[in-house]
Amino acid sequence: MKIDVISIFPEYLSGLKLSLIGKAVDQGLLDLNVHDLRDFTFDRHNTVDDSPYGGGAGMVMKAEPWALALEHVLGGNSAGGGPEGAQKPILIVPSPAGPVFNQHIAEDLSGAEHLVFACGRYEGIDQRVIDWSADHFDLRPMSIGDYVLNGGEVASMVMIEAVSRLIPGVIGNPESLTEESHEDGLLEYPIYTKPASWRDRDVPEILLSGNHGAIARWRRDRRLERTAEVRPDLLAELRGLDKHDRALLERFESGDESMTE
Ligand code: JCE
Repeated sequence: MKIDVISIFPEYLSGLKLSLIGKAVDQGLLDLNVHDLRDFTFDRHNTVDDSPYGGGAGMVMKAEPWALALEHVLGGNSAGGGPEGAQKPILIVPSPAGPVFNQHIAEDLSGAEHLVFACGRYEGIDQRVIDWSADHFDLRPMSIGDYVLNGGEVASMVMIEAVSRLIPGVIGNPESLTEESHEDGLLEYPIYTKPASWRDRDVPEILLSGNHGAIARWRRDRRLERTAEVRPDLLAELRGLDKHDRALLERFESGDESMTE
């Protein structure tokens, strides 16, 4: 997969080169390039912003540097210029006004050949270059949650990390992918490691029993409980609960004290 990031703070993205993603780059699984938007300005002050038409607080990012940067990452590969049937690169524009990114979207994006992240700053980017970009890219405004950041860099890093760990070969043990939270819509069960007793707190006995069937059931019950407690919205989306699952949740809903000793 090829990922291009455009930002006025390219150093901000340097954290991505560490650990897992850095290894994926070294192994040639991921071709990650960060571009400085100011390299696409030609005035003395490398201006990327100006005041908003219609008035209002703050500044707006100018269209032309963005168009030149986006044309640069397209290379010769702009839609129409590329080979017949080739899909357009996906352009992700972090914005509080986008649909909210989630694991399903991360999975969808992990199958793409080329992702481009456009990191805005100030109050955002001139809408005309966003509209223009849809001729050349599969345009995806995207929010990482219902809060306001100062720019798209952190949001891009979040999405790049969530997507690149799903690329085959990036995670050493693919089983840890299928087991984890959000893969099947349930939160994770609590986990423990040695020592078995720590500061008067014991690891739940069943985990030391060697009874794999009982352990699997215990873990699923804890996942159901946790999800009902902190994310009832996820529980409402669940398909394929069996009889035991529904009974556990019913006891939980009724506030059964024997469940939480
Ligand atoms: C951004 C800003 C809108 C005023 C570029 C914020 C994404 N989930 C998200 N939260 N915040 C963002 C985000 C992404 C890109 C930009 N701002 C600040 N946005 C209104 C200020 C500028």
